Amino acid sequence: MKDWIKKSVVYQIYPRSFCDSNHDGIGDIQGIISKLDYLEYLGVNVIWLSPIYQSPNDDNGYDICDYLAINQEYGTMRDMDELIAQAKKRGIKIIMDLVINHTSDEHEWFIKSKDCQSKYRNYYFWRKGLHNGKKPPNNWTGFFGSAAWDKDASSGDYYLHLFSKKQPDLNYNNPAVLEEIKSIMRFWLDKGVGGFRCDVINVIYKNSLGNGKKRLFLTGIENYLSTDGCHNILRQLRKEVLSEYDCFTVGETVFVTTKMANDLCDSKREELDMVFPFEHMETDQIIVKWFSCKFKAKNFMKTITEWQNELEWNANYLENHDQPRSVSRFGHEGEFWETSAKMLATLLLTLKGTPYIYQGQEIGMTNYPFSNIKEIKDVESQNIYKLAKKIGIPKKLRFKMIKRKSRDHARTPMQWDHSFNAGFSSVEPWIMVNPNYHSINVESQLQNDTSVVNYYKRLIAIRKTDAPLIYGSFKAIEISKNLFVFEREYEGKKNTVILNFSRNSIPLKNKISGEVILSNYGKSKIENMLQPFEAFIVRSL
Ligand code: TEU
Ligand code: CA
Repeated sequence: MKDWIKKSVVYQIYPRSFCDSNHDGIGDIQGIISKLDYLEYLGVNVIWLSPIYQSPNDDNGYDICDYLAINQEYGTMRDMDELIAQAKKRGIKIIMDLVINHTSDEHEWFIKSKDCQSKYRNYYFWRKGLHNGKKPPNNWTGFFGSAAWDKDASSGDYYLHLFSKKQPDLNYNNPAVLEEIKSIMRFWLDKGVGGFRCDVINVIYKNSLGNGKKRLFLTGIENYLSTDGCHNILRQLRKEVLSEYDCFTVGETVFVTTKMANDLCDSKREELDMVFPFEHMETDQIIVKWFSCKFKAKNFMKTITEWQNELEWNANYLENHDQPRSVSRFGHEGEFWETSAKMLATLLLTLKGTPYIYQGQEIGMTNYPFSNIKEIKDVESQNIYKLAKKIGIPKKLRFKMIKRKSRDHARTPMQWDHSFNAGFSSVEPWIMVNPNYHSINVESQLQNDTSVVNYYKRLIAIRKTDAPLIYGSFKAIEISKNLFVFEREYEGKKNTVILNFSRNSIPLKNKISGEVILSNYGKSKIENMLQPFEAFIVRSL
């Protein structure tokens, strides 16, 4: 892995909710450009842009109908070129979201594929239904809680879609599909982007369309999860496209184990540079995310430790556009909001691997207080709610399930200041603003040296220059109910990170001494009794 990648700190932007420059209630590219100085101040050097391509927005841009065009709501290709250039001026690279498991059903390829004679027919999975077309071709179920097949009225044939019915899956048995993808990637790399975040990349290749073993969730998954076909595709993309550019890839890899992750990122195999694990984000759930359980910090620490130990390099994150806010989930929304936000920041920026910060995380944004299912826009939440109704889960309970894990918690507008609509837009935004923007916003935090945002700034600066944090090994020293202590060591230099995950004070049993390089309580010396959500980075002398 190239050195600049190891030293990078990534900031994820969800364009729809970041900043609206032209007063239509929707974030856009000029809005992003207007905030580049802020991102430079923060110190991040890579931006991952969630999709900005042309899309009917069934899944907010993860349903693409033209990979080479910009969604008009976000601006034009000229705006995009300007963003790449303006970011470059500030030493920031842009990585794009590469969504290639599926396209939109409004993509030209799919529209043409409805014609059995078209060369595009085989770009997707078109099959006859069973029982005279009354039943889908197999028993697979999809990620958004419905059957994985839908019927096209004109031909009566079914097409496969692992996600929403407006996201038909591409068929990678057809080599022409991969050729299309290669040229799309080259198009963006030639524009100067720094790489790709590869959406659900470990499910793109289907081994067979046979019936799957019946499961509560995702019947059929054994037919497509981390297949050899997927590895072949990734090797080809690396060899023929990516290796010709100075760039990196991070895979979004659902249900990935450490073994699968190693197979995808092994430096000898030349596939992906790193992958996002999911297991640590599943420590507050039972079987599927909709069945939430109480957050147990110890399970969380253990899972993180396992990934740190098993992988050479991780893509570390606590939030993204699919997850509730970390401070609400793993920290504390009340009295310890600020200290817990800083404690979680300390964890994220000191682990081995590349840190990914999600917009708003750096100011400690919290979950939205949804009170009604009608307030929720996300297609996944809405579909799961319908499914829960169908299987007889009572109204109160099914709303509670959605409220705990809805992806919309992450999608409320970025809170820039305490003016109308949090400074995100001068008109009513496409999704509601969290009412707490009066107390949680960028502007007021920038004015305060001890704020969450300035703590992030300090941490990012440390992470980018401190050799043990960049290159060091990882070793867990203590994992108890609420205490996480680990070391990062490189060429005889060692940092110890100490994190209290609870609202209680806890004694520090291990004697740790050295110079405090960061403390979320502003202390210069380590004490034996840790305060609620206290965090330290200590350099051994
Ligand atoms: O996510 C894949 C994915 O599995 C999640 O969306 C899933 O809904 C949940 O987090 C796990 O239960 C990616 C994108 O990040 C997401 O926004 C898209 O909706 C999805 O792929 C389809 O492109
Ligand atoms: Ca706009």
